[in-house]
Amino acid sequence: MKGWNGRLLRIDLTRGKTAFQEYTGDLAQRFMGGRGLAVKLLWDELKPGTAPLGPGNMLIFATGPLTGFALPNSGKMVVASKSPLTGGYGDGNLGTHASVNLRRSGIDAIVVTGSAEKPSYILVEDSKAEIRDASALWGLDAFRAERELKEAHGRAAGVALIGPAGEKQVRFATVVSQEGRAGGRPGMGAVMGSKNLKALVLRGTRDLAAAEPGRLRELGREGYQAILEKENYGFWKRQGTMATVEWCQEHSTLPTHNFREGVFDEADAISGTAMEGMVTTQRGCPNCNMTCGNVIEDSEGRESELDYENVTMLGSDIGLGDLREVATLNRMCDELGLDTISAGSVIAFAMESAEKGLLDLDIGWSDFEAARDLLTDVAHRRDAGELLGLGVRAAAEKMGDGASDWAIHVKGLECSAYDCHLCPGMALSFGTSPIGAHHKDAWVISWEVSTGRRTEYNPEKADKVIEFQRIRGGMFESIGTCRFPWIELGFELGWYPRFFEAATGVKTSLDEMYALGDRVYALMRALWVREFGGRWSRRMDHPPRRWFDEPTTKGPLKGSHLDRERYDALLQAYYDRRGWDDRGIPTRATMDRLNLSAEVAQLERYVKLN
Ligand code: PTT
Ligand code: SF4
Repeated sequence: MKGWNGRLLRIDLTRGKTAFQEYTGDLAQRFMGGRGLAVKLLWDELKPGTAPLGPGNMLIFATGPLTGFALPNSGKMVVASKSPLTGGYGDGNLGTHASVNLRRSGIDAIVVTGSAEKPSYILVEDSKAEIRDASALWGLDAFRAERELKEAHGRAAGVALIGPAGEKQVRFATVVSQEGRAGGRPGMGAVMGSKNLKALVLRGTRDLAAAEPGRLRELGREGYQAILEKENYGFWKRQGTMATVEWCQEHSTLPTHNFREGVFDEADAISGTAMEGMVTTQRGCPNCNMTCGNVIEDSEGRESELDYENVTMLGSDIGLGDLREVATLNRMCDELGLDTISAGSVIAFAMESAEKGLLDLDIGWSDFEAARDLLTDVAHRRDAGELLGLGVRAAAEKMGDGASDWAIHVKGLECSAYDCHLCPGMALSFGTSPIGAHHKDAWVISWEVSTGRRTEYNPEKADKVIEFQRIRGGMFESIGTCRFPWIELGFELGWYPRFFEAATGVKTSLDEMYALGDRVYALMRALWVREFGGRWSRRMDHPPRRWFDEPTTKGPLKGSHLDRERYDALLQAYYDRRGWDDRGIPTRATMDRLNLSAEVAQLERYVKLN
């Protein structure tokens, strides 16, 4: 196989064993890499019903066939597992030198099982892999621990690790890298912590073998140049994802006060324009010439790398309009290893619960000091942090008294930063995202707003969600590159089959990549159904109750809310187009069409297929 290394590294932490394993071209071609490879490994090897934080769970770090080549934005890898936050399939995407080093060690993915007796880290240096003692690193924040590991193993090493929140198994703990990259929203950091695994340290020095090295070099050069020439490049470099704050405010979709509203009175103070005057430096992922990590000094004089999601969930959603204070909360999340989106949602949930007299905590909207203390308590699972560290769904269920009404999540994963009171298409995207309410698979909101959101429940919206899920959730998650060149600058999708062919020698087309996306989607859905069995229902594909039942009270679109019946009809249109039945489960014919016939027998042990 060219392009792929064709090798996995398996680590059994209980037995203290490491082993390299070759895998076949058939697996590579059917599931490509990244998310595709991860979901297939979980399907084949994870025992159904496994406790997410038990030694039986698998934690997978999977690159794609383009990761590490000198191609635009090729520094990504997927970290996947059964999620302790949702109980279903979970993953996240991390841009880091660890991905490139992994590939240059001659490996495509690392599969970790078991649980170490004492704190450990995994060191991979080309074809050498060992499990080392991490006792001295346990308890350190993610920035400090990464620095120590780089001191020990050299600046060239790539590190992916957890902070104290992962160690304490906070359900939305994430995996962190490079002091400002983070991936694995649905608790992949908690799974790492449950395995007593502090870090992966990777050093790879091999050249990656491409099928057509000369052509790949040339395509890479042309691709980078095309990105530089894109019209929006200058603006992107100035604001990155932060431009979305102004856009969301303008269109009443900025999450505010725990998603009660879509506009925030102090939006200007936390906008991309406000940030522009504060930026001290920029950071980013490897192999990228459009780096988007804008760093500012936070209210404590330390560096913090901002992104739209982080700033709104830790800003407008908790009523905080001071960008430097927001930056402090953001930096704390990276150090502690907490997902910013869920952390912001948990703080907002706590603020609303305290306001309603259901939580005995001295915390009000926009209270920075209280939010800062709560974040620390959540990361260490103490006081109110013990309960809130379970995420909003579980915390609300334990609290009772109607608290679930303002727990903003889908399938247990807190919603990312788009208020959907008047965006049924985006609500469908959250509802059908394969990991819970994350925007990464189908960010249809900008299309929806620009094409007249008042034609609200048009089935065309289901088509758009599927189209984006194929491209973003299928192709980009499996190929190993960042999607921003395409989505933000208009770098044409046609580049990717060309990159893929030069790397692997396998001729392909966008249609074939989309078919891969559909296959991966069907298998992720099958995993959910296998885990939930009789508890599975189409209601799990519904967005939070608040967007249906509590109209907004502010802004030009005040009074907006979703309609439950019409949403459900849109969901049915989505199922019909996917070839899923009215429970939201792929039919036998769909499984066959997607080359998943071999997986049917196992699925039928848990649910009868139509
Ligand atoms: C991603 C989610 C996002 S999506 C953001 S901001 W975004 C939040 N970032 C966090 C953070 O930072 N620190 C932290 N402690 N928690 C965080 N949680 C949130 O996590 C990220 C970029 C971004 S910034 C986005 S959209 C794009 N995502 C891509 C993707 O998913 N796939 C892909 N092929 N390319 C992508 N490119 C962009 O990458 P999750 P990163 Mg992230 C600090 O992890 O779990 O997928 O959730 O990876 O390397 O930081 O790059 O407005
Ligand atoms: Fe990473 Fe941003 Fe570059 Fe994408 S555009 S590869 S997220 S730095």
